Amino acid sequence: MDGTTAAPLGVGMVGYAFMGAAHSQAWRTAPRFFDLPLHPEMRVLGGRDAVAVKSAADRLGWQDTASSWQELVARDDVDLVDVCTPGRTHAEIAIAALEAGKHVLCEKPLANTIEEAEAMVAAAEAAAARGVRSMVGYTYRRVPAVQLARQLVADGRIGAVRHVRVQYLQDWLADPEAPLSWRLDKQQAGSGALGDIGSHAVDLAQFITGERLTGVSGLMETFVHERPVAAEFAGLHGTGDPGAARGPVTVDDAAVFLARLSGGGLGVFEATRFATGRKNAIRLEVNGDRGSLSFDFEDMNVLHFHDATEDAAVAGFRRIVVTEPEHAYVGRWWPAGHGLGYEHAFTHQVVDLVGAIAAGQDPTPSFADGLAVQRVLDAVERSAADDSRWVALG
Ligand code: SOE
Repeated sequence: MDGTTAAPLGVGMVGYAFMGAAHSQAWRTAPRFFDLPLHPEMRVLGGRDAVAVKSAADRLGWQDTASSWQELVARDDVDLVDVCTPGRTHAEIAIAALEAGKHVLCEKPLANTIEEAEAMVAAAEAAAARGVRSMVGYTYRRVPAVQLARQLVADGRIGAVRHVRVQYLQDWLADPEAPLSWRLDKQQAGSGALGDIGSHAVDLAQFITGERLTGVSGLMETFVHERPVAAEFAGLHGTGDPGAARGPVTVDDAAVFLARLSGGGLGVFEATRFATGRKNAIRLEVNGDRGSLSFDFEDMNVLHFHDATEDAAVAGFRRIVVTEPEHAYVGRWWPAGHGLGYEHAFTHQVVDLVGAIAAGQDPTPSFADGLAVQRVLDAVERSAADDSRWVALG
């Protein structure tokens, strides 16, 4: 069925900053490149500042606006609520939407605390029994090279996993004058680099290996304790007077941790927004007893694969350009070799979510997967607060 004849799926989105723009692009683009079984209609964008919401709705392609998430959730023409707000509000919006019978896509990390995440999982499970679906936005799972990495592990091509190394490196906070945003406020964001980008690292490690982290030992640090309060934000950056008032940073700037994996392997993780020169480097390497995989999001169309069973004289890392129609999602886009970018994974997320809703299946990553990541983040925080004590995960 093509996008024009499929039954409509009314979408409402709360939040319209960086993630809201990325999700809007995905809702707009998905039916144009993929044959979706339901046709997403971008019905309503919600937010408290009426003027700003209207302007964002016009820019991002939403038909209407709502001045609160409660108003949005209550609308009969909204079948799915997309939550793109700071973590503090995820639980209340997602739970209310699920209880109102709306499918939910919620940005990561799932929540700010384990308690909130548990309540969200309970609401998601109760809703699933009524055919209402939920998904958490660990978007990088939908990068074709990441899909291929998971497939190679599942097919046994690297054998038993011995090491997982994941670094998520950015540098947008390295400048001590970079302004305060909600991402630096514990009340709003739950944690800093750990939750914002370390959560992706944990989810990717678990997704690619198919294993769980069973215990961690961590260190966290805040390098810059006060920053200027910004007047306005665009993307991750703010603008304001050089002489603006300063406010406290209440989250970590960097987090590192060691982990054990359920299959017996060891993990090393690093999340920082102070890695000067690294912009959005998700560097991942998995070593198994039959081979290895290596990926860097800054070269996101490439996966390196070493087959250790090959003749040692010619074995070595092979550079696979993941842009063939045989690769996940790729055939719907450009001719072989033309490559995809950051935004495509958001489109794939929407494609998979809509497909699952139409098929009456629970999409992944589920809220339960989001809770599993949350438990790791919480364990790292507890460990770091207690001299890197080992914290086992149940
Ligand atoms: C900021 O560090 C951020 O926007 C994250 O919040 C996103 O999840 C990631 O995709 C890019 O970086």
